Amino acid sequence: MFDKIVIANRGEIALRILRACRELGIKVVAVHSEADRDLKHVRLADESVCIGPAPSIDSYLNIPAIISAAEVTDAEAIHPGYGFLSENADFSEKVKQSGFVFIGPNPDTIRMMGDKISAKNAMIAAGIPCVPGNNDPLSDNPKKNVKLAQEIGYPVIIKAAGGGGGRGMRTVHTEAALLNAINMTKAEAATAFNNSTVYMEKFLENPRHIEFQVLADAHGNAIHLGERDCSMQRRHQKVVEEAPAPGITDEQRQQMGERCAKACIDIGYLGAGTFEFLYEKGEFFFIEMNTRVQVEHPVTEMITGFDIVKEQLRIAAGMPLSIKQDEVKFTGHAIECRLNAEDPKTFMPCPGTIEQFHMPGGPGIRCETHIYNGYRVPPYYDSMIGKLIAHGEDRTSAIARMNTALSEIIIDGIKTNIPLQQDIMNDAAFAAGGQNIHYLEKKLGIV
Ligand code: MV4
Repeated sequence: MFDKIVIANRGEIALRILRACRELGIKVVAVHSEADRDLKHVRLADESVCIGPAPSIDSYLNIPAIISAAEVTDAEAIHPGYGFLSENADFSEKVKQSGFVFIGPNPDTIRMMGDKISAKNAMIAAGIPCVPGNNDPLSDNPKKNVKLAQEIGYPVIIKAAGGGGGRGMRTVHTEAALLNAINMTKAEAATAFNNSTVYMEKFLENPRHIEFQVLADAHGNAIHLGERDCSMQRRHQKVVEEAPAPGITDEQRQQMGERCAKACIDIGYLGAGTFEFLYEKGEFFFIEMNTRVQVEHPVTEMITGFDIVKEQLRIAAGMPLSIKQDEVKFTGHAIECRLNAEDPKTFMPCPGTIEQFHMPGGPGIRCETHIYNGYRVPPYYDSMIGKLIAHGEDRTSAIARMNTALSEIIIDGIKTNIPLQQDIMNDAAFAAGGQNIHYLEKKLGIV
């Protein structure tokens, strides 16, 4: 196992990684921006290094500064968390070239999954069902593109190969709108991703977002930890996640999970990963693979009793997976509410000082947050300040426990989305389960 690692992130996930390191006896180097000296994990770390000014571009995205911090502290590995440099293939490559272990997949894997066309083709080769589409860069031939859309059938969606997570895509409902939509998406993609390559897919109108968690080691073993339903989202920001996904049968879970685990072996995957699917009319369609630990990993941890972050560290250190597939058992239901420092009505970020914080508790409640009394939420980063996770024997019990926890939690001094989360937890359609990706925006009157 490593003796010392650098946590190249901030906030709740940096604290989560620090806790996993403590359990494994790994020393922690916290790297932080000038605005983040008072982060909880910085105070708890064995060593800390300031890597630059508040803006992410100067600190948490500053590759040479982070690698220098690993050098001066004599650390062995770097955990990137989520966001920031976590899916940056050049970063993982430079970490490796500098003699450190990147806690995540190989640069080639990150690069392959970063290009959504090559990711899709790898999945097709591995037997994973994908959304019908051309699966190749679109040509500049208008006639060919019109014919292709006819074959796929309207509505279609044009997506940037360098996009993902909802960036760089356009829905097309009629042939009249097709060619302009392709040109617009290409132009935007060239600016946003420095890559004008786009591809075409059948547009699924009312899917759910269901993703499978996988883990693969360096010894040819891969397992899945079941799925999560992340359909409760607003503007591509997940708001509530849960596991298992309502209505997914044990047979579906086993079949798709095993396909994902097998795909990991086929592509030589290493570490924790997530296969994202659209789920419509009983069928799964792969869209993207995330090569990092995800915000919502705790719901999987709660129903499996398995520590995903500790396993990331073990895998990166060259150790074999600590469990076999038949030892993975799913118990009960878990729901996660993201807690954001934002206006619950306008969704505007609301940074400021936490005047008072009371953590909720009780059976099945887990609160992942770095905030404390007197902590100042800086304005420079994502507005998520924590996550509340409720586990129960079934979905109804998990919702009841979440409601109790939401009524107990006190965060004074800043606005938060707790009222919105309470509204969702008391929503009849949410209680029924299995709503699609448009449900929350419709409820909020956005669509
Ligand atoms: C789609 C789709 C419908 N059909 N692809 C958005 C994020 C990115 N990961 C892919 N996205 C979508 N791709 C086809 N062929 C609808 C979405 C989509 C979506 C997907 C998951 C979660 C929320 C979403 C919100 C709007 C659109």
